[in-house]
Amino acid sequence: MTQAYEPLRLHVPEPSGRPGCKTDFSYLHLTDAGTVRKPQIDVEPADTADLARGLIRVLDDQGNAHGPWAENVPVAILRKGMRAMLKTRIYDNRMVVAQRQKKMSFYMQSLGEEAIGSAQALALNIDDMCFPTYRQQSILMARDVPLVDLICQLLSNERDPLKGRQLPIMYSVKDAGFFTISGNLATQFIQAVGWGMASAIKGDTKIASAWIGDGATAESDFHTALTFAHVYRAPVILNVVNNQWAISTFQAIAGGEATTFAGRGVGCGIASLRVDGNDFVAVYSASAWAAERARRGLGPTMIEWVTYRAGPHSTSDDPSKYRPADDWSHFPLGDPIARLKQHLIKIGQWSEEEHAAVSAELEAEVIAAQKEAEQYGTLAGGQIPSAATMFEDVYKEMPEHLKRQRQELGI
Ligand SMILES: Cc1ncc(C[n+]2csc(CCOP(=O)(O)OP(=O)(O)O)c2C)c(N)n1
Ligand SMILES: [Mg+2]
Repeated sequence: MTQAYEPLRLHVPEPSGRPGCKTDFSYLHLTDAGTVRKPQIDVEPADTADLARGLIRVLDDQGNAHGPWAENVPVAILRKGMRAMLKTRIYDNRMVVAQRQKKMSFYMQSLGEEAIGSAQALALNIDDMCFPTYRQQSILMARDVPLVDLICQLLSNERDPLKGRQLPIMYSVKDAGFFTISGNLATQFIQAVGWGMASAIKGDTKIASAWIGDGATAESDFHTALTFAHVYRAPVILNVVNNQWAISTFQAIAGGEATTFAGRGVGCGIASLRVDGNDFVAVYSASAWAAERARRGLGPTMIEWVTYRAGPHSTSDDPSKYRPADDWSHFPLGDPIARLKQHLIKIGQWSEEEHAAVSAELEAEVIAAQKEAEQYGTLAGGQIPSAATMFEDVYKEMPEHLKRQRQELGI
């Protein structure tokens, strides 16, 4: 006898908030600050399963630091991190306006995610190589990269170090350990693992830091990277920035509903942590722990940073079409700058006056850099490089087909 079954159906995850209704953030499964353990540095990857499901947090809602992950975080790092985060936000604000003024074609801000890149950059050495996505400009700010060069890249002007070859925001700053950003999502994740492996093959001591968004983890490069990283115990930190959205698709559709992104690392034999990405102290502490594991030859660490993409995906996006407009103000992990500020004031290392003074100083620095960069041209200025330049500086030796194309154009 054949049993009667209902017709088969697929499960399509839905976002927990849509325009016009308030997001239910209970899906985040938060834990209180200070409650998640800190394991030995040589922990077995399988023994991090609880850390990949929990949430490492140091700062509570009142700005007090708690628990084992609060230890050994120097105040000088917190103050430096505060400046880097403020600079990132001020820079982002001004560049969004410059895009609206048609001085550049495109911009992507990192509003709400400033703690992640800046704290990790400060936990690494300057010659460790970061393989960022387009939302880690805070790494550049923490590493004090000159703003004029960055803005010239955005403006694709005559001083653009990349000569207009890259979309604005796709910087490349080798000296600051900032690998060229790729527009093809996830490619940099596997490249970071390869770079880390090469460092080990050469007998060097440098480590790599790989970056990817929640949405891009659905790319096969992500999975390949995990395989190589765990098989060869590559010296790499595998960062997954779960900012809840991938343009208009919710993180659940990339696989964040039934498990955590960090949980995938454990499944691959990689030590994994899930961390409050808006808690600067927790980000620094978890990054330092992962870097130490990599340097000691203990292999990769995957870290899922739980955060929220507070702004639009890019200047070409309108999030009010697919999520509640005031979502960020309800996000339970708050604003990383406000939280670190509250903590620093509480421990007597910052004040409202200093906050205002540093903000004004950084604003002046960004304005001055923008003025200088604009002297070399903006999109609104209308000067466009000659078509001949698109053939240059791409190949060491120009392939035949490009030579032909150039001849056809008569340039
Ligand atoms: C291989 C590939 N597929 C699609 C795109 C188009 N695209 C650019 S960004 C993006 C969303 C990525 O979301 P996520 O990885 O969560 O990063 P976030 O923007 O949230 O930082 C998509 C689909 C692309 N650039 N490359
Ligand atoms: Mg995302």
